[in-house]
Amino acid sequence: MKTAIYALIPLVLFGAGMARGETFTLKTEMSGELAFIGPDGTKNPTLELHEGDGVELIIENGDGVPHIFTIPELDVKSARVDTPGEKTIVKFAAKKGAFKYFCPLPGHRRLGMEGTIVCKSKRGDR
Ligand SMILES: [Cu+2]
Repeated sequence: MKTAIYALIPLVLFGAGMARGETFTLKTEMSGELAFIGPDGTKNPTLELHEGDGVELIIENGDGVPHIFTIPELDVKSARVDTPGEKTIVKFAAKKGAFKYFCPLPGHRRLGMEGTIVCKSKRGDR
C-alpha cells in the first residue's frame, strides 16, 4: 500500500503547483540548414505556453550531428544528443514572457537552430 501512496504524491503536487503539463518533441534536422523540427514538420516551431505550465521537452537527434537545446533566460539546458535516434528530456516551469531557444554548439544557432517560446498569462487569467 505504501508504494501506491508514494507513487501518487508527485501527481498531486504536480496538479496543485502547476497549471498543466505540456509535452513537446523537437527533432533535429539538417537539410541545407540546421533546425529543430516540430511534430507537424514546422521548422523551429514557436512553443506557446502559459505561465506556470510544467513543460516537458523531448529533444531527439534526427541528423547524427551533436546538438544541445537551451533557453538561457529560463536556465534550461539539455544533455547533448549525438547519434540518430538519441533522445533527452528537459523539464521546466514556464515563466511569462518571450524567450529564444537555440542550439549552443558552435555555429548551429547561426545556421538556423533558433526559435521562440512564448509564455502567456496563467490559464484562466484574463
Ligand atoms: Cu546543434
